[in-house]
Amino acid sequence: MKKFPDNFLWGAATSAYQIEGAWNVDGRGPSHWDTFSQTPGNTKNGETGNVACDHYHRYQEDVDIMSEIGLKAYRFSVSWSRILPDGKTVNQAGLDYYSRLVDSLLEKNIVPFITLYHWELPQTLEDMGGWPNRDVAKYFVDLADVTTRALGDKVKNWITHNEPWCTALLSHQIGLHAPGKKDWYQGLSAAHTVLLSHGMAMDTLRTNVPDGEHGIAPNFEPAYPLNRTKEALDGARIWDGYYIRWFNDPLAGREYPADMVNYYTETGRLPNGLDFVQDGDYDLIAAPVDFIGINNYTRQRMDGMLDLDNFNTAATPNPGAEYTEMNWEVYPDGLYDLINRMHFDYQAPKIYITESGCSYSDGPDADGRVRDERRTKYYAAHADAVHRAIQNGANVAGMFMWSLLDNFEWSLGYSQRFGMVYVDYETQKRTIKDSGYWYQKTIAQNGLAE
Ligand code: GCO
Repeated sequence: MKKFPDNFLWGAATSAYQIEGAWNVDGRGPSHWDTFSQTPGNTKNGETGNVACDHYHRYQEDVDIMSEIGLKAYRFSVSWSRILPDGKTVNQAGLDYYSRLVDSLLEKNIVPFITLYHWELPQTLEDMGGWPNRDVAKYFVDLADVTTRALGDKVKNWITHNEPWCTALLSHQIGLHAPGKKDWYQGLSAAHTVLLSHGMAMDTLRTNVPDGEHGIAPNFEPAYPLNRTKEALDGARIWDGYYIRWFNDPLAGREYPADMVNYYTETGRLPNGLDFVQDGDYDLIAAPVDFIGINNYTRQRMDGMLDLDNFNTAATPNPGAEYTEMNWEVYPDGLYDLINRMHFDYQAPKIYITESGCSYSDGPDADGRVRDERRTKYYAAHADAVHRAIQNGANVAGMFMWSLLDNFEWSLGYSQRFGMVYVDYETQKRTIKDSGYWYQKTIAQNGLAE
């Protein structure tokens, strides 16, 4: 048996827009994801999060399921426009909802981790220009302040942002997520406001929850060169700069990576260089964190220079490897390498795996059981990577599988199922999958069967 450290937090993660539904209930205002998903052509089959898993109304049942699985921790996000419908005015009903959810979790001894921003901006703030407008950082601090004042006595673990790369570049440069813009300058300006807002909010979190632990959850997709040509090495380096270093370097006090600043400037992506950086910004961004969250699903393989404007074609396929239904290569050593990197190179004081998981559409057989063997294998291999990294000395304190429930996968609608619990969207019936039962056993023995 491969044992994990005592008190290792085995968890699962979700986000508000992907599960809550109740998009216009009890005073919630519209977010830019409501606008985006309700605009034809942006999501698969025009699907929206209007109902999703109806978790807003069924949270008690879902907490009971978490308890049955034995989760030690649950990571969820708040919907900004439920708490501050127009970005400015507090909606007490929204805060009350999260307070009830937190109480249910604590009753079952499940440690809550709250993510403040998992991609839903109040539409009023989007109308001001959204994340590319640095004023949005101040509104984000308000969200952090209001939410921690209401819940900080009960919730001690706070995450400012989920996956800044997605908020910034996937949403403003690639245009696949709300608000669907395709502009490098907007994307990199958005990245800057997000990082700034993180640093500013860290101060608020420390003041309002001084006995808590606070961090951020960037997304990580490591790139591996497949040969020693200049093109492949550059391809992997540029990918790494675009996706990992652009965010983690300033967070670690290293400012934006010089090779990438040059690359963006020379290629016209930042025609005036870093004109959005003001005096003092880097110090704010590098506010010390208590932990770094790693969100990781797959890796990139580079056999030549990549085209960042068409990055979907960048990765070289790996024939013979296992792929999930997102067409993501299963590569547990990628997670192992990332943990080592965050531990040894970036000196992360503490690490949580804030997301790891896979999409497979396995549903109930005739007997009602969901035999999702491939997900169990994925979980086991990735938990094993975490175990190996812990043996190297990395302080990994917990792991959150993405996701508790099948849910709304953003522009892909309901076509991808990431849950350890199956959701029948017609009836809202939940069924714990075989992977969920594997997880139950793993948690109970705090270890992996050899
Ligand atoms: C993420 C996302 C999730 C996605 C998951 C699968 O943080 O990337 O938090 O919202 O559903 O990653 O794509």
